[in-house]
Amino acid sequence: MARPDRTIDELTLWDDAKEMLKKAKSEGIETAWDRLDQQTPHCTFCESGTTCTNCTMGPCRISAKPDSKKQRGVCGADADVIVARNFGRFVAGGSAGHSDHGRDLVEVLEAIVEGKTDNYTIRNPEKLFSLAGEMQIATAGRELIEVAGDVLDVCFSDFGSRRKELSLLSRLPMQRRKIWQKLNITPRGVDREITEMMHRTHMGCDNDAGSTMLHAARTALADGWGGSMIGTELSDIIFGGPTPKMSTASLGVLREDAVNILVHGHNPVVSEMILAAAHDPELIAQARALGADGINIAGLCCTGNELLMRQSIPMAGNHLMTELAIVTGAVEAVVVDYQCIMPSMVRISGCYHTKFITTANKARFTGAIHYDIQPATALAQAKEIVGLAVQGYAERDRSRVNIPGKPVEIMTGFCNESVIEALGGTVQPLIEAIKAGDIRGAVGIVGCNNPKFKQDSMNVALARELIKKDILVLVTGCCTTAAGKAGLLVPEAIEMAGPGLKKICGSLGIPPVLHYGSCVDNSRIIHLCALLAKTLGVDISDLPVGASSPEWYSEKAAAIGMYAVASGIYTHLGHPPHILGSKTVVDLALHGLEELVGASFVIEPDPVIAADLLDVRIRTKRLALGLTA
Ligand code: XCC
Ligand code: SF4
Repeated sequence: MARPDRTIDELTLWDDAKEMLKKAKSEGIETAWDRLDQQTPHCTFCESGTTCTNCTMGPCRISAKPDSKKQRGVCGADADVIVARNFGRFVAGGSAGHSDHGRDLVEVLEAIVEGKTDNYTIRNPEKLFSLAGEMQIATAGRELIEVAGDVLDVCFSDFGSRRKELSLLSRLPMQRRKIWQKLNITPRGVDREITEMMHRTHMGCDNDAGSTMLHAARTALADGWGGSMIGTELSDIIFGGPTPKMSTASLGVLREDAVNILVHGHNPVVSEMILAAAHDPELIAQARALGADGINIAGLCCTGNELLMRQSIPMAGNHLMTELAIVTGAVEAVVVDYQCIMPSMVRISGCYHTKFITTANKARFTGAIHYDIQPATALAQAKEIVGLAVQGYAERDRSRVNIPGKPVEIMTGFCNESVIEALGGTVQPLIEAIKAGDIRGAVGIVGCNNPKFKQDSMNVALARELIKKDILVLVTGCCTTAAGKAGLLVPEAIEMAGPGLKKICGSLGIPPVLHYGSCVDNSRIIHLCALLAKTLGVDISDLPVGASSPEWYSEKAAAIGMYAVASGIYTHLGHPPHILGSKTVVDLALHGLEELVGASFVIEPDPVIAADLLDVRIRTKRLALGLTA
């Protein structure tokens, strides 16, 4: 897939990226694209998922050639078993990432409830009360903090192993819950399903590909309806729910005349404190004393999404922009929490005056400055970090600074609450628009960049094609910056949409592509699907909806795809996971799941064809609901 001979124009859609790739090259700085070339061609066994390293009788590799003797591992596992086990662990890794992020928010809530922090508070009591209601916690006449304590207990127990099912499954239509019961994939506890996946895939346990794949679905559901959903809910409770607002995106949001701090990773817990610290008058005065016009916070990846949708902090870039952002030479500090942070960023920071600062004990980087950020001391620690960045401004080498491009306007802050509010308090107007065919359906485009593909080319092309067909697009994760830079996240983008979307979005003054948050916020999208399905009295799999991750790369993206499908949402991937070595697993993913859970994966590298496939799906579902195509 990767071609070492690609020109810079073939690597990325964006001028800001191209300019930084040239600068990196001239300064001798290596990026992910260079390392991909070094790694290409990849091991074909690993690519097809048929390498097993689960025990020391191996490693074993299963040949794709039927006449080869290598058909079974030392223990006797065949390609189907090995591929399913590898995929199961892959999904477990992603589910663990999202869910452990969710758990960190539970622990912040715990610190609030126990009075151990005044750095964090409950900014959104309404949402706390409504969540408590959904969790069947009594709220009438009770103190906020008491209710928060009960919510905390329910959240903690959702992670454990004593429940028969996760608390927020109450959000689902009954039809869906019955399917899961029948297949025995109702998620019980987040940690439980992940642990069980590790157990099942130990040598000598679950040696039936179909069985392992079903548990992969259960594990992913524990992420979507558990870990991620708790992460989203508690982030809104602690930091406030997103509301529509304007911001900007691209490397052009960095400022030549300011101290630039990039926040990167996923969790708002640290980045919100960095933002608060950047408002400290003393630190601003220090920055001014050094000749800077203030302190500029900008986001990368999903931490960026979190700050963008709540605080309208500009977005410097997505996954493949993270290294290039440092190459501008204008970044005083990169402050990271966890996930999707390329280890290379430490080295690249070292080529400039940039300080690379880690903040989580579970994500240490050799060579970084480390702060063990704790809820009780987070703000004071954040001030120290911002102080380091401010001092760094004096070390900036102006001759090496090049900030490419201009900030691009974007609209952000959409979530179920803000959308429903904009619709007058219910989902009914949305349903009416779907029934009338003005909004023919909706597709969530989530996720990443992958240097194997021209950066953002598929993300952007797919979104463009879908809105032309009057299919509303919700973007999360790294697709946000892509859509933003392509001009799709502003109300004016309705000019690129079909007549129905143009009418509806035009009358609401919203873009045809809505920014719906970070990767854990895909839980908002499945929640919305459940709300629509329940209101219509149908299952999620009956809705004219789809999901896509065109340029995905991570274990987390696989978990999202798996929970979307298991929730009944047809899901497109731009390239396959490492499963091609097993016909059984591939057949299950592309077809068999349709029979079991009413949705399947579809793999298609061409975004125009992918849009057609999603369109066909939406058409079919509309007709089945008795609507016009
Ligand atoms: Fe990571 Fe969430 Fe993918 Fe971006 S989109 S590369 S997972 S930061 Ni979730
Ligand atoms: Fe080989 Fe089986 Fe061990 Fe895997 S579990 S490494 S296939 S012997």
